[in-house]
Amino acid sequence: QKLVLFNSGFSSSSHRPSVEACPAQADGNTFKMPPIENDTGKNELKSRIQLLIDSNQVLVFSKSYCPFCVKVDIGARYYQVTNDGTNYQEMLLEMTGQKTVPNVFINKTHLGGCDKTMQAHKDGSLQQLLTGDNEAYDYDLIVIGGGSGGLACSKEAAMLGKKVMVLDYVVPTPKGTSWGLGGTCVNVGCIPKKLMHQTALLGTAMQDARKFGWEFEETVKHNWETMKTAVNNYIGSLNWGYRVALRDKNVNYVNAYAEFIEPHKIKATNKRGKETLYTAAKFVLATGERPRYLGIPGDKEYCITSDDLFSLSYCPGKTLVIGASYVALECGGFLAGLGLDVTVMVRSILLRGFDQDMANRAGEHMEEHGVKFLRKYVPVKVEELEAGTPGRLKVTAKSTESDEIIEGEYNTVLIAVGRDACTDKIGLDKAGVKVNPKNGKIPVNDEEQTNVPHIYAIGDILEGKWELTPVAIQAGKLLARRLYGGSKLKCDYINVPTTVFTPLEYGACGLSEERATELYGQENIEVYHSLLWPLEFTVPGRDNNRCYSKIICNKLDNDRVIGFHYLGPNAGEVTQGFGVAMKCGATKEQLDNTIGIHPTCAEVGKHFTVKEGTNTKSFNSIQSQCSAS
Ligand code: FAD
Ligand code: NA7
Repeated sequence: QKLVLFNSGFSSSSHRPSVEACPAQADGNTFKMPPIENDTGKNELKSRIQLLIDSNQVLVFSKSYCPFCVKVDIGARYYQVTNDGTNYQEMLLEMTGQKTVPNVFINKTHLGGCDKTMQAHKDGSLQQLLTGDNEAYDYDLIVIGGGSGGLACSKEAAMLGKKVMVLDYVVPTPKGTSWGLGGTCVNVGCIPKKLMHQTALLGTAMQDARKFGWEFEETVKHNWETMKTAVNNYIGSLNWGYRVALRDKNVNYVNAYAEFIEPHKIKATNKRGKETLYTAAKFVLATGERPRYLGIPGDKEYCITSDDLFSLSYCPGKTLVIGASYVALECGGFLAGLGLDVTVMVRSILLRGFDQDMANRAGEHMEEHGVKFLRKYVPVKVEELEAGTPGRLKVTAKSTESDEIIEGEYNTVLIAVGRDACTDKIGLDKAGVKVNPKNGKIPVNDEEQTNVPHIYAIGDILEGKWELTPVAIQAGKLLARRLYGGSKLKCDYINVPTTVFTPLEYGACGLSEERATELYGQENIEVYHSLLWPLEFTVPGRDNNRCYSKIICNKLDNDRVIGFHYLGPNAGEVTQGFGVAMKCGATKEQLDNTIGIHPTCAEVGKHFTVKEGTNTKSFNSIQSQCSAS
């Protein structure tokens, strides 16, 4: 294979590449590459390629016989490299994430392959690159929002040689709570949630410990202040780490609130009110979501949300959690695990959108372990009976099925009734970006591009996508690689594994039973399931056969697994493996042929039986199978 480098110096005033054919043989510019066997050879090749990129306004790596290279034939003179095509392609892969040819660079910027070049020609960005218009902007890329998605995207773009700015600003909650760099996950989401969930699990482990022979005299009690301080110190170290990582990667971090004033210009307002304007060739929106309030008397004055809970300076005491989705159940779950009196007010169902069989089992387990559920009620007002930390609040609620009104007294009311996308106050109208007016979410194409070609969006603000940290990170990273590294890889939003950290954890990947039935029809799916009793629960004698798992298979497609659900300890760890299997298109037969690890909960897949209706007698139990074997 021959790799041919086209090298051209265009007249930037003409804005059009001039095509000037050149003989294929060496004209003094032929390279003889050293064989790439060691680091020195590799480094030499890399420098040689970099020199070519730096010293040519337009550079196309291509092969003489490639039809796509002909299509982007914008070269004037070219150098020929013989016998080293593979080495070049390997090195280009390392440098740009793209192995295929043509591989086009304009004004030192990696453009991509044939499709990207054609697209750039169509949308005018090729013209911009050729005329060096990018240099008219302060930045190649400005990312608005320094959370999971924004940080990943900005760091990746900077690593690909771009001039990048990321702006992050936290608007304090009505209670005045604020936090550092890193967004929801680190400060008021996954991280503190999982650590507090772990605190609760340790409480249960201590009870179990006595059954395993541990003897301790003292009354065991929990200190909220100690936990809160430890968790927040850890978060502080993460905030610091993110700042250092941005600095190391040459991303300019600005702690200011950003809003568009023109399609290529934003206004950044810092906490002292100082305004600065910045421009960029491209933008990525990654502003995330914030908790929604109820809009009833007393909600903002007296209630808290998850944004306040994790750094609350006092133990919340008797708590009412309003809402029944995963934020509500996780928070209610760990608060109960700390020994607090917890009630969850449910408007309709638990965990909307998740498999309802699993959701109800997770809820039943919480109920068995002391969490109270007030079902089919919505709050109508919250009044303060006594100020304090915590104080005393009176909540009035109304039945959704009758005119019944109930009242209750709590120390803390935690609202977890959903989250609103932070898209209404960032000047999207000035940039022309379309937003779904119903929910504030931003529709994007499969490359996370909004209706405005130079503005992209990732993470929680996307319409119809998962609201999960690893999804935002993956989308951000891949977007930067596509924009600046010549990659074509798109974020795959299908079969994303996730876990709800309720006291008995619930992991899922793929479709719920309801959704699978809706999509394929009852007759075309087969559900296999099993109850299980984790070995570690046997000696303490708790939660016998409360854990449960099932897979949903598509009979029309070789019994391919289209849904996996697991309720039990270490659900995240268990589900991640099944997630990989499902990405690879695992079938029931392949799961059957995979030998399990014993004794674990993840081996539940070895004990599935066909689910026949709801006849619990046909359920299998892992523990009984294990003892039988
Ligand atoms: P975010 O991380 O929210 O970041 C957005 C950032 O942009 C924020 O810092 C915000 O202040 C800033 N910002 C907003 N507007 C502007 C502006 N105009 N100018 C400058 N900055 C701005 N996901 C999981 O995967 N696993 C979990 O276990 C998990 N648990 C969760 C628990 C809770 C309680 C919550 C609330 C969420 C949880 N999530 C979890 C979801 C996860 O946190 C989000 O999916 C993720 O943080 C989304 O990332 P993002 O980049 O879209 O936005
Ligand atoms: P969700 O997933 O949007 O769920 C909202 C929950 O709150 C759900 O149970 C709703 O009940 C309930 N809700 C909504 N409005 C009310 C009112 N007015 N009164 C009572 N209950 C209400 O929100 P989450 O906060 O759990 O999670 C949002 C995202 O954050 C999630 O995807 C994660 O990525 C992080 P419904 O079922 O509609 O009757």
